Amino acid sequence: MTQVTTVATAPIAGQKPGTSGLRKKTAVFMGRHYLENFVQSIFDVVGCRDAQGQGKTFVLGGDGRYFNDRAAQVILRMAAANGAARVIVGQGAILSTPAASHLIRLNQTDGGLIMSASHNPGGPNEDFGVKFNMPNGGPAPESVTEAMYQRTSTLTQYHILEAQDVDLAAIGRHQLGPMVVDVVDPVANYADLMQSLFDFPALRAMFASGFTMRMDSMCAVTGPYAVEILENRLGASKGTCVNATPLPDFGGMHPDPNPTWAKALMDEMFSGAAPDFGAASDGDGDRNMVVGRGVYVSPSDSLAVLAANAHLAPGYKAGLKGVARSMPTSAAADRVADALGIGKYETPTGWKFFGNLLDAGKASICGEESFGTGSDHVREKDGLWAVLLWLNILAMRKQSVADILKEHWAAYGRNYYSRHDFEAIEVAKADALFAALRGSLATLPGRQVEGMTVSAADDFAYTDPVDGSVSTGQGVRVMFEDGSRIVYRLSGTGTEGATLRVYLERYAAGPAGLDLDAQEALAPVIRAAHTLAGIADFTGRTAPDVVT
Ligand code: VG1
Ligand code: CO
Repeated sequence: MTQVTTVATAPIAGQKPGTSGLRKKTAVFMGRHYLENFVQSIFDVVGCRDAQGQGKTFVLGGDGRYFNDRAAQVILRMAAANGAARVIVGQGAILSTPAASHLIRLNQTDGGLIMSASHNPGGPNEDFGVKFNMPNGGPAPESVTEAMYQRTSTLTQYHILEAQDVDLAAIGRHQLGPMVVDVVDPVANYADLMQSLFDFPALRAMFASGFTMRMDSMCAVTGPYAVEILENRLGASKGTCVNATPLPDFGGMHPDPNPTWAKALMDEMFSGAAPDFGAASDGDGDRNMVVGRGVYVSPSDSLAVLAANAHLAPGYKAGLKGVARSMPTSAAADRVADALGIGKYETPTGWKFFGNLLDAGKASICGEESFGTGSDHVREKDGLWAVLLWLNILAMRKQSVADILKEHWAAYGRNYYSRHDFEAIEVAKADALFAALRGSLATLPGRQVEGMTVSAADDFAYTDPVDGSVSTGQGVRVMFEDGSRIVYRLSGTGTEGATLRVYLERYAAGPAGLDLDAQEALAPVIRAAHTLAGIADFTGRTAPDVVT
């Protein structure tokens, strides 16, 4: 017997979704009514029935972190109680974020729920998260997440079905009260999509001829996807994929693919035994880091190289419609867009801002400095997609990653780039720093610092070119006459204190000065960033915790 129960609940404060969904400590999500309140708020805003009263269809999956399996059962019972007709779930409640986006689109569903805190560590003492994606497969826009947030503060009840767990290990159709639950292979459709975009025969031939690679899934969700695509379909040797079993605590790893957290991969790629190509991906599979033998590819450069060479892959042979990047991402991609004569767009941080551009056919490839790149094949950033596009480019150009980068910089000049993160700062101190910085904006133009002159300074605001919606307060930008730039932002994905992100950029037109160490090349910009914001004075910090 199944029966809908309506549970009285009190509004829970502080459920404001950030850059990408709602993230909290796992214990908070597991607290009384917390997950339920947020899920009910999602369903109240998007509705589980359409205007004709027909039940809607959603996709559900997550990155496999601790509480993923329990949360999935709660969400299913709540979807059933709220009138949804069908939920498509990845086997074991597993779906990478890009695979979820693809399933939403492939099945023309009414959206989906993704259980993930992305690159944040997982486990009982770490983080959990829930995000809602729209029928186009992309993250809910600010208007929708704001409505969900408002709803959490007025909610007085939620609906849940009293029922046994659905066997999510068993692929096939299950019944949950009046609702159908279709458990699907989380990998197959996604792998097929990749096969439709990239030249798999050429990639198979490249691996067969001895090309070597290391794919580090950091014990997070991309493991099964990487094994199926790289080892099974493309014939990469067994063991190419490491840390390929998703674990509830990610094996204690911090699944953020950057040189700090993917250190084992970096060490291998800079060792004498380095394979030809290395890559890592994050908790939910939407981010990527690519590394060549002895050479690190900064995400901003990766976006630019992918944009410049995408036409070498079958899925993009007709060329790109435009390139979009988040504001803090370097302008390297803009130079490619200019050379190709296609549109270029600069959006606030967060993938949700790319959705309209992709839907409207204004941009084909998008990227963020935070190791996220993707295209119009889904509406999320996509880690394995970026890895496969790189592989496709390597297969066609038959050059090393290092040579491709060198040629790219020689052609376009080089945007030296780095991000410095100052983590777990007291919120009040971070707020004071920003208040002072914002207060000083008008006085900055003309100011000399480190031998550079400030040309302009503002707080980035964005008007969506498709729907006209305006997003303000998206980060402080300081531009210099020599083309250098500093951006300051507070993270919207952390769960402890505040994280100050400082983004640093300097352009070298070449041919001289193209092969400096990035931190060296940026040294004056870094010093200027400390001076202008008084980082040490406000926070007591003199050096960043993470440098990418
Ligand atoms: C970070 C990144 C941002 C990215 C977001 C979600 O946000 O900077 O570029 O879109 O994470 O990515 P923030 O607000 O902490 O800077 V993911 O892989 O966590 O979905
Ligand atoms: Co992610």
